[in-house]
Amino acid sequence: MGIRAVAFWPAAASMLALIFNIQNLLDDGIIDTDGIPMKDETIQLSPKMPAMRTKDFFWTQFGDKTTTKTVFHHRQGSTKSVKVAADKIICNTTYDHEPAALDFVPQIIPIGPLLATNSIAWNFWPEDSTCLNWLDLQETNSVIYVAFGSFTVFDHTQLQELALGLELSNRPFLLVIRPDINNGENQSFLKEFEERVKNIGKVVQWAPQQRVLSHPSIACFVSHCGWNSTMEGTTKGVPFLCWPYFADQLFNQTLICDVWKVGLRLDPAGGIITREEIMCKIKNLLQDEGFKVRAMELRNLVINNIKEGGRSSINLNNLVHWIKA
Ligand SMILES: *C1O[C@H](CO)[C@@H](O)[C@H](O)[C@H]1NC(C)=O
Ligand SMILES: *[C@@H]1O[C@H](CO)[C@@H](O)[C@H](O)[C@H]1NC(C)=O
Ligand SMILES: *[C@@H]1O[C@H](CO)[C@@H](O)[C@H](O)[C@H]1NC(C)=O
Ligand SMILES: *[C@@H]1O[C@H](CO)[C@@H](O)[C@H](O)[C@H]1NC(C)=O
Repeated sequence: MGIRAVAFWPAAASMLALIFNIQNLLDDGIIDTDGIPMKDETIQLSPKMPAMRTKDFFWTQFGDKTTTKTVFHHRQGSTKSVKVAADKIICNTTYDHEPAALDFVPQIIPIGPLLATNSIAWNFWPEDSTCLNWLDLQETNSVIYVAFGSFTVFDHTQLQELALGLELSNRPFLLVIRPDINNGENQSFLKEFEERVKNIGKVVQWAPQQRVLSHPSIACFVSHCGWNSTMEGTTKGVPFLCWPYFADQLFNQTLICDVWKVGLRLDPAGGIITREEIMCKIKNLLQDEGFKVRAMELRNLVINNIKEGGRSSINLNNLVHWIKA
């Protein structure tokens, strides 16, 4: 009926660039027809884009081979539909976040960051805004904010190491623990922990993340590096400690740590991120002022994109004109 269609990509443009290049990956023998990497190697989609490890391709991150196959074929199919049906593709990113990917796949139009300015924005859990009052009482640039998004699940040992690592760090922290983060296992541990750390730490089930990240007391963000969180943290100029869990988060970590250099990785030892690792990386991150300086530089670039005359702003206006034409 001549209705125009625009597709919205809510993750990193780099991930869409990867998906759009599946045929090349197949032709070059990097993956088989089910998306399984032929070997563990690193590749670059274009000379300027960060290297990607084949075993981290996001479709391999959801479980066993059958799941990989399913996710891969689903992606392949939906990409075909998008290519056929969508007149334009817009993405919640900025040119400054991913210049190489956006130069490489110029049909992806960056219009981000799309920041929700009201609390009607949809949420997985009811927010606990008491944490904002608590943040008001903390010193500037002192609080470690820890949140893992909407899906991450931890086993009890990992949750325990996280809690004890924060306790060892002996700095104020705000920890978001969804009621289902470890399938409700061992609530008694969390209760005891909360009681023990109540002078330096606050534990909530779901926080108003953008308002938390905007708060001057926040020093760093321990994050699973989902794209929403990645964009929110970089838009507020907050340094990251990266704890990717699955999907494209492994790649987001590369952008954060190696490309923008606004964060450090938490490295697992024997499959677990230990309390000592957590304490040590928090210390390293906060001691090196370069992280905050670079985070603020990136923030300024990002914010300029949505100011009048900024790149995302122009792209959005052009899109509106095109829709109206
Ligand atoms: C980061 O991880 C999220 C998954 O939560 C994904 O949607 C996003 O595309 C990833 N970003 C990058 C740059 O890969
Ligand atoms: C649950 O937490 C308590 C308190 O830390 C601990 O003693 C106990 O071993 C934990 N139970 C399980 C099943 O991990
Ligand atoms: C990212 O934010 C959008 C808009 O608020 C939301 O619809 C989406 O579910 C979020 N993504 C994740 C993975 O939480
Ligand atoms: C877009 O990214 C912002 C962070 O910059 C996030 O808060 C928002 O939820 C995202 N919106 C959608 C619709 O994905």
